[in-house]
Amino acid sequence: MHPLNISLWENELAEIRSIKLPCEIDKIKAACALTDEVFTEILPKIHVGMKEYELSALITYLCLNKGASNMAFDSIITSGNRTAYPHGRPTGKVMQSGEFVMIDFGVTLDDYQSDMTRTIVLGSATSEMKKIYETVLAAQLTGIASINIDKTGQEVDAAARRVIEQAGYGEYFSHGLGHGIGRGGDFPILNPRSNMILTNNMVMSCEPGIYVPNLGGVRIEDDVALLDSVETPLNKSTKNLLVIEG
Ligand SMILES: [Mn+2]
Repeated sequence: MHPLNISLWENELAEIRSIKLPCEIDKIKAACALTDEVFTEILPKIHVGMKEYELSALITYLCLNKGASNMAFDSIITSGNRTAYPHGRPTGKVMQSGEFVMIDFGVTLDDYQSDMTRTIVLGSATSEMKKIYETVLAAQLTGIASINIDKTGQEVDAAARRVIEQAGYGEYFSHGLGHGIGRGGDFPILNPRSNMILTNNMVMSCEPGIYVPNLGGVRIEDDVALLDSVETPLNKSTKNLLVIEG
């Protein structure tokens, strides 16, 4: 045997960390509540002519001003065709009437994170935009309902993915359904390859999306805690399609 035999226990530690203590779940709930509060405050400020950068800066300002120590990750703020990029960063693009606006952000509060996505419409939505939105919402609700003890990550992913496939948009859901929520890089992973088994006191995102090139994309994301065998969304922001005038 080699004299220096080092084994890395990263995965073992991540598995242990995926089961949260009640005090950790309380901190994630507080981070989610702050996220909801900021989302409520930005809604009336979004308008045609606003730059993606401007909305991103406003979100960051409000989060830090309300006590977050940092953003949990670089906010994803996109509009129009750019919403077809699942993880697009904000740019100087100006928001226009008839466009989707994708808003994906989270905070770090007391060392614990939140991660929420809502997609809204400026002006008015076409029937295809509405169909895409309703499909993602149905997939998201199905995914949440599938989160339960003894389910695997791939089973939950498959339940949500099936809804999108049946609506004819399967090829446009190009990422996994979700990931653990906690201090960053958490388990469990929900995707087509994940054999991780869900158990009580895990917290994970449920974030299906449809991204159609040259049209746009929709993602809806909540953080969901599995508590006493009940899937419990921690975000309260509405998931009804929000159409913001001018
Ligand atoms: Mn996420």
